[in-house]
Amino acid sequence: MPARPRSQELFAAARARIPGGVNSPVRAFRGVGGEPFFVDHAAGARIRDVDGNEYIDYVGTWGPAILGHAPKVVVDAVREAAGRGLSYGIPNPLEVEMAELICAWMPSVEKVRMVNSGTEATMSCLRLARGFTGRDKIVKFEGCYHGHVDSLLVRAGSGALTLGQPDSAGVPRELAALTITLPFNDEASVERTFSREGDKIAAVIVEPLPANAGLIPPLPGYLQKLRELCTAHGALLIFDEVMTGFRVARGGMQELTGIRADLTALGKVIGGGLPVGAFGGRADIMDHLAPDGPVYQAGTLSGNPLAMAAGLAQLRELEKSNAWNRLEELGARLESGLRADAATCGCTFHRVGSMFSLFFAEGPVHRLDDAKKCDTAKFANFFHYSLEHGVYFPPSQFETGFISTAHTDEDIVRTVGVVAQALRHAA
Ligand code: HOZ
Repeated sequence: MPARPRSQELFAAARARIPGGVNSPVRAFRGVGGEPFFVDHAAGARIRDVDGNEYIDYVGTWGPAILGHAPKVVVDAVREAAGRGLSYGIPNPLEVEMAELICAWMPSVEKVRMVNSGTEATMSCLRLARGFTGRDKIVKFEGCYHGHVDSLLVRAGSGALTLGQPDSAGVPRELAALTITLPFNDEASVERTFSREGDKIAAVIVEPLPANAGLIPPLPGYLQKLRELCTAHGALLIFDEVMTGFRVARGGMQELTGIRADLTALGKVIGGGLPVGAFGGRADIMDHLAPDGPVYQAGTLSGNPLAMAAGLAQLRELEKSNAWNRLEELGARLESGLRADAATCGCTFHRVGSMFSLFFAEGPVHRLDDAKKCDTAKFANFFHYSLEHGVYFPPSQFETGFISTAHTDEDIVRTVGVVAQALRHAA
């Protein structure tokens, strides 16, 4: 078992000055017990802690590290941009390049505004949807997580679910009452809701590939049904593609499913590792934003030149190397290596491209209630065994793993071997 005395020291110091010792709850390892390691540096598919232990990383900074950590092409672009200034607070050409690229790759997006995080992106989508439709209600799905937006921290996934607090304290009851939460992959409940109060619903917001209660693919026809109901009732369909946009395909889930959202929230992926987000969609809706329209939204650091440079460098590199083929190849290799072992141990494995989840429950897993049947104690054993043997998976049953183009075939083979032993150990 690797020793981590320096990480332990740092965590003790962090707890004295940072709530829970972390700046985002999932990092505290509460879903698996124990303490987090502190990172010294990361390169490619490897992450090294301050005690000198190295891990094959399947968290990839929760998605953005599609090319692995610190790819030269991105680091060079950031260095070059930094030499010309860190933030201007006035337009720069990279913002235009980024907007053009997003609109070209995601055809439902005709206009786009940059923000600084996925949370800001979803929050702005809601305000815009309410301002555009003149309605107040929002529909979301159990276990979907759209950042820590007040209206969306209702039966939320990710850290809120891991900590058993899917409804956050501090959200006014009156505001939460405007959020209707339905089970995912259940057409009938959405139909009933629309027939009851369709004229009050501003928007349906959904992760088209939920990845915050584990990875849960939509059933065939489900997203199409959401599209039809929104169109029929004059509500907007918002896709949260913070994790899937530009990762599962060049045009995200919208390319894979052929379904066009009215608004799309994008996040960390378009910053290549720097803090960034964006939201965009139909021009007639986006034109309701200030300064053209009455819906206010702003940000000093929005369109930051370093974040734009990093994101553009990563996205162009993905396209140049058609990285999505390689990601699919690596994902398929991982899947074929561990699916049989997972089934033998009563687990369910889900994968779409380079995103995957291993549920410690018999399938099918179609929605939050299914995911909640997982044996989280077994998951914790599995997680720690893997970590002690050099493989870092997300520290919660309810998070998703990510593969990068920096992972090698040998990494996958080694990972499959560790998983086989970890599964036996967990049982
Ligand atoms: N599920 C989160 C990413 N969408 C985990 C990252 C975090 O909250 O820090």
